[in-house]
Amino acid sequence: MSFQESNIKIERLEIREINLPLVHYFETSFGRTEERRILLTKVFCDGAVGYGECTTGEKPFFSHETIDTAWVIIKEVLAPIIIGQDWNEPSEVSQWFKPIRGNQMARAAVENACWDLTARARNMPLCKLLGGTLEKIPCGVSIGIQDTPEQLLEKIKTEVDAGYRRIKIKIKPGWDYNILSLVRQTYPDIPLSVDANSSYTLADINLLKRFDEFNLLMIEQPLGHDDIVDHSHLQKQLSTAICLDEPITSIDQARRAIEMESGRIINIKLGRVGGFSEAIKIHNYCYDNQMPVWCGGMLEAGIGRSHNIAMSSLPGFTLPGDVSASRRYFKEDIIDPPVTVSNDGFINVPQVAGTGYEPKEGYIEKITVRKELFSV
Ligand code: OSB
Ligand code: MG
Repeated sequence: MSFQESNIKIERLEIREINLPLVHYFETSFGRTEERRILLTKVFCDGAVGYGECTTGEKPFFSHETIDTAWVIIKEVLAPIIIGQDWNEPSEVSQWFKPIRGNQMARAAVENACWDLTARARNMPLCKLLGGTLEKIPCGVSIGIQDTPEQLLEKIKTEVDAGYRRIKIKIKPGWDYNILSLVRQTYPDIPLSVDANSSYTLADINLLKRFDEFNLLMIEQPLGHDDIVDHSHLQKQLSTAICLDEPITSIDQARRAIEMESGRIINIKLGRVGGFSEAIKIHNYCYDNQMPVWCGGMLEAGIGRSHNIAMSSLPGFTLPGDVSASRRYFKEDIIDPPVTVSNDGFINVPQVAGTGYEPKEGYIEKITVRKELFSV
């Protein structure tokens, strides 16, 4: 039977938790991560399978969700909705999840597996199913807060030498102006941005205005995680572009932020917005409104990473994203091949059926700490 003409019906959903140590700790203004706890999803339909990865953190610091809340939401709410249901287009799955408030990352983990399955079942590249056109995507890196400034300079050197096209460094009060001065003394011309993960308030406006000295591409999320009003006040006082991350949780939030002029760039994250369907809507809206976007990252393992690559092939993703090589995060990634970046800072988008990155089932099983199966 051909999946081309027929509906796809979900027979089973499997969720599992894997533990994967990072090669180097990753520190943001909200804390340090040494080891990832990652929830993976897998959907089954008549011999075909699809994979998803939940991008929640271990603790509710980036958003309200954690791997444990996502586990409960998938088990208690999402699995009962999708098991036994069929669809023509995977965007229909996001419609079934519409009544659910919040919990975007849990929803994305299930919805994205359904997109992944559809691409595999139809024997077509996921990037094409999403409407992608770019065959290679420009890559940047996100460098966490380090123990010492020297260590940061060393990390920047490694990534500049590797060919990455934009360096983003994490900042927080006390690790900001002096660090940026030092980086700019050493690297006056590299494309540079900063990400504060909501660690400032409007009371810091004089400090934030001095960041204009550093010719940054953007200042990502300086103010409240759910704010678009204060950012609008701040943007009017800065020459540097503000990039919004945390508050862009839906197409409606993106539309409001653009209307309010809360920033000049948007970071699109699949998990934060609730999956591919909503991410495509935000991309298209930004594209029509001349709002540049780039694809953010959440320290994903290979399945999430491969989905970010497919997403980044849509035509509006012209700025380098936070989608970078597997080896920067993990000794051994869960996909084959691992994600690699060319020495001029691009990832080729595989033009083959599925994502072009095959999950390593045996290895995934070995690092699994819990697993649950839901079926009709
Ligand atoms: O704000 O973009 C962020 C990682 C975890 C949580 C939030 C963020 C990040 C990153 C890392 O900046 C991006 C990556 O390399 O995956
Ligand atoms: Mg960010």
